Amino acid sequence: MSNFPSDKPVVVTCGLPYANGKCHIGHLRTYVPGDIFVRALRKQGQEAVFVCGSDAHGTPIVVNAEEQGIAPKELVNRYHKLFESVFKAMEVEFSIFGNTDSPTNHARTNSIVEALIQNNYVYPQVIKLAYCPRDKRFLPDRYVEGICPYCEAVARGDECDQGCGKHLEPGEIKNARCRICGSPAEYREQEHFFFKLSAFSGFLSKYLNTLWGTSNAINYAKEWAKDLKDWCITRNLEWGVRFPGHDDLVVYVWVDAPIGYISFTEEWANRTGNDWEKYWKGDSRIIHFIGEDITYHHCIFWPAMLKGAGYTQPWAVVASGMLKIDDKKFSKSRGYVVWVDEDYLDHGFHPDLLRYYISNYTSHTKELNFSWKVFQDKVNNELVGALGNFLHRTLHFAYKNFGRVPEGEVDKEIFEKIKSTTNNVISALDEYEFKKATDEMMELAQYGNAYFQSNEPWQLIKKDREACARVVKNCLQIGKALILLFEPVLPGNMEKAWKQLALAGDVHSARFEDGLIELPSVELGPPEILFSKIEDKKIKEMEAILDKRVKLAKSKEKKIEAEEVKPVITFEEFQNLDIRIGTVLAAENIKGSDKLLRLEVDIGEKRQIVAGIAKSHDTSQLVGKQVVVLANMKPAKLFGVESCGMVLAADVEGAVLLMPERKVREGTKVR
Ligand code: B3M
Ligand code: ZN
Repeated sequence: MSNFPSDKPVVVTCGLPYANGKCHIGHLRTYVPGDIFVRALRKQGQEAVFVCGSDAHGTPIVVNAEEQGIAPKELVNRYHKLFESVFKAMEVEFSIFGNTDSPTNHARTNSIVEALIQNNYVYPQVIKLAYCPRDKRFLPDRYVEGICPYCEAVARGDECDQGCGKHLEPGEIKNARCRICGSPAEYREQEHFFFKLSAFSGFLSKYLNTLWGTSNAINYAKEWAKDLKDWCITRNLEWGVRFPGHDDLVVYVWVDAPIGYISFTEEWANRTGNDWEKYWKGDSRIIHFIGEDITYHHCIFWPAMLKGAGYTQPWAVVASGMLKIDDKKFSKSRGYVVWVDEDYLDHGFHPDLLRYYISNYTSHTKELNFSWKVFQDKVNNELVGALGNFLHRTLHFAYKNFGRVPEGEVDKEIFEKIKSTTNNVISALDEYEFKKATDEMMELAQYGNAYFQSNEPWQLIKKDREACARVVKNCLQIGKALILLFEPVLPGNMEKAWKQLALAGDVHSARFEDGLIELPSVELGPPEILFSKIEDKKIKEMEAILDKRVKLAKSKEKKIEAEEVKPVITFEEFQNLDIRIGTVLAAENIKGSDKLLRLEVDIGEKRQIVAGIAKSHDTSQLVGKQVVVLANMKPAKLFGVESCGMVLAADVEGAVLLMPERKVREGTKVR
């Protein structure tokens, strides 16, 4: 028995993208499978609302807007439009794409927070918070940088993003510094509000046993539920949803963001004359598609909030694994990123190709690696070589030899094959195994190719036209089933193929089971090629773009290191440096190194110093010159030569040596 159709109302959501940056392939790992799932539900006769929208609040957006000198609202609107247009282009079709700053979401958030207060799940507590004495403000979340109290990694205020990944509560971070001005933060006391998450431990332990979805989400959540800490749900910010009764506080972004799922459903329902309450207050199936890094929020915090305020809890949480680019961890700052607009759509790639890659590269819960080379292979071998080839050769042969779908019956064996493939696809989708589902589909295309090949219709047509017609009919029936099965993954091309088969109605609203309805003997037109091979040249071009971005990021990183602000030191600390003037007595190359020179320098005493100036300086020019030497540098051995001191130079390409304005006595101190 499959999970769908169900008589319960179904709402599917995708994690809300922060309206704070462009859409990249990492985002699509949630949205494409979400869209495939919803299209497949409809193909099983299941109605579903598909909900998403921009996450408008939170400190990153405020910080970013501040840096760009614009209002947060403006920033949010800009990226909101961008996401909307990219989703449209990628054929990710939400029923509604809302915005968490909408009046509906402010109102719904207020009402839920008030319900939680009413039900005694919210309490005030005075806590110590990072405060910047220079900017005279509290430093919520990403306004602070410091050290993670759990793993000692450099972390930001709300999350140990580079270390252990733990969520950090306000006040937890150590060695806090202000992100705006870099000053060490002070700690000040202030009253904040906490959500009594710990009170839901028993509820969650039971609830998580009933929750469907992917094991990566649910298994972690079960562990976490054993030990829950209350959540501080207020922040000192202007931008956000006001905490009821406190003009200086807004709710934490992770309160009003998931509530967006509800308010967008409300907005959709108001627009279409539906009832939102049957999804969020009745016996329904709420299915969340998310990235696995936000499992805690969706499996712990969110169900507790819903329970505490009297709403329906999620039925399933489907968490996707993370993304790699060329086997490197996805990273915008290091250049390992593929932007959906400028790196993909703008180059004329069809959305279907990437949709297929995302659903078929690996299991939904595993790490997905994107590389242009693999992309090319998958497109050329699978979409072009297997699916495209089968559909085209079948349609072309039928058109050329019969001009129509032949009369006659489809073999039982063919229907059996279609039926078993369809069942396998549906059960894979029930388990959110998009790879398994698309492998099954592709296997039917291979089966079709093998059937075509072994029956040799191009021979048969000469000997036995009737037998040939039967083979062609079987192939076309497989073609019809393939189009229906692949429609959720390749909506654009399957729509075209549907028309090529001269089928009536809309492929998007047709059902999987229609694959078992025999094709009528209608006239066929000349088919067009659906998928074409991607040339090596194009892939090289794409790889070069990525390569350039990574290199640029590396050089930027170096620059940032150089510009790194050093801590202020006292005169006493400066005096620890023993800097003196010396005269070079001798200079020679060091065997085996093209960078290093061995110098003998008189700094009031004779010193041997190794200096990395061989590329910029000739040994002969150096003798007799006066240089500046850090005399108490810890001795080190370089290429087997002991170096006792350091010659100072300006750090530019081809080092420029520092020299005194006029000749002075050797050993003269520099202050
Ligand atoms: N805006 C994006 C993320 O952390 C965040 C999701 C909200 S879902 C309610 O992936
Ligand atoms: Zn940590």
